[in-house]
This record gives sequence, C-alpha cells and structure tokens, in this order.
Amino acid sequence: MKYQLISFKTCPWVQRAAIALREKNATFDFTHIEPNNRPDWFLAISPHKKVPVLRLDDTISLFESNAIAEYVDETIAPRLAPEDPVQRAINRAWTDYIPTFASQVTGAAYAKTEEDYTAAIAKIDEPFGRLEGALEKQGSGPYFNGARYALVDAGYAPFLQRYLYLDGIRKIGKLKKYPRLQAWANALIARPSTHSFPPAEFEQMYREQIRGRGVHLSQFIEARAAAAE
Ligand SMILES: N[C@@H](CCC(=O)N[C@@H](CS)C(=O)NCC(=O)O)C(=O)O
Repeated sequence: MKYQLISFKTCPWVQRAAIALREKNATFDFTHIEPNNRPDWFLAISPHKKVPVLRLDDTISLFESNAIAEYVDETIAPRLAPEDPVQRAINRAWTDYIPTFASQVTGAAYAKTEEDYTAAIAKIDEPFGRLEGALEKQGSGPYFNGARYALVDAGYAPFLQRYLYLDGIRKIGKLKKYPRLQAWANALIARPSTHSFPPAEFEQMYREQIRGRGVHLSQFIEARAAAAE
C-alpha cells in the first residue's frame, strides 16, 4: 500500500496521523501544502478543506485524524488500541476528549490581548486535572495505559508538546502540579515517533507561526534573524 499524508507543517492533527504511521514503521510520503494556498487537487479530496488527508494508493482519501489513526491501527500490525474491550472503551473516551483538551490547553497561542491570555491560561487547570485523574486510574505510566504505547498517546502527544512550547515562550508553570501528566508528557516527547521534524527546528517553526499570528505571545518571540545574531 502506498501512503501519502497531506499536511500543513505545524498541524497537530497531521502529527497525530504521522505518529500512528511511524509507530507502525509504515513508509509514507509527506506532502506539505500551505494553509493560505490550498491547491485544487487538495480541495477536491478533503471534504472539510482540512489536513490531514491520507491518500491510499493514489485512489482513496481518508480524512479526520482519529479516523486515519484508527484505520492505520486496524490495518497495520501491531495493534495499538488495547485488546481488552473495557480498556479500549476508556481509551476511546479519553481520545474523544482531545479536541476539548487541545483548545483549553493551547488557547493561549491564539489570545490577542494580555487579558485574553490570562483567561486562556486559567482554563488549563481543568483539562490537566482531568487527565491527571485518568492517568492515576490507568496505571504506573509512562504511557496512558502503562508500559504499552497506545493510540490515545499519539493523540495527546502533539498538544502536550505545544503546551511545553508555550511554556517556553512565556512561563506558565502548570504542569509541575500534575506529576503523572508531566511524566507522560516527558515520555511522549522522548519517543521518536512524536517528531516529524528535528525537534529544535520544529519548535522554531512553531514559534515563528505564533510570532506571525500577531497575538499577545508574538511580542515574546524574537525574529529568527535577530535570534541568530
Ligand atoms: N478534526 C480534524 C481537525 C483538523 C484541523 O483542524 N486541521 C487544521 C490544520 S491544523 C486545518 O486544516 N484547518 C484549515 C481550516 O480549518 O480551514 C482532525 O482531527 O483531522
């Protein structure tokens, strides 16, 4: 099977699909397109005009990162979803929470004013607390279910990584209150499959994106040229 993953370079949902493919050691072609210049061939295969799209043998186009990750998991061994149906249901329930987690934990990246930024930061404790509770129930780590990496880990990794990037731009300091979540984030960052680009290069790309967004955090990011001097 030939896999082509259509992407915006810094998209966390693409990253989730790429992680699933890397966890399976599947070879795939990465096709990066520009958010502001989406080609017609892409618009024709992406119902919501969003990335990721996974093309199969240049004929079938799958969309939605969770559907793609599940497809990859169902068709390429070894299985990442837990075998036990109860655990699989718990994993799926927490996977369904990812969009809420994402918007609450990385909302600061879109806050226009200092006031908006402060309000966005105040929203982080709730999802962090909920995940800390889930991790306590699940086991001893380092991954969501314990020693065995699962699909749910692939879904959270991009957003925990972005929280750490935001924390590096302007100190937020929330993660240390949630030791299990912190250990999980560290384990996910240390896992090679998390990374589509060399980590330092990718962090720089993320910072550049926020700088260019003209949001509250932009002022805390030095321009690339200035940083290199
Ligand atoms: N629920 C979708 C979200 C994908 C998504 O929001 N992708 C963003 C880029 S990170 C996108 O394509 N945005 C373009 C748009 O909304 O028009 C998934 O999980 O795949």
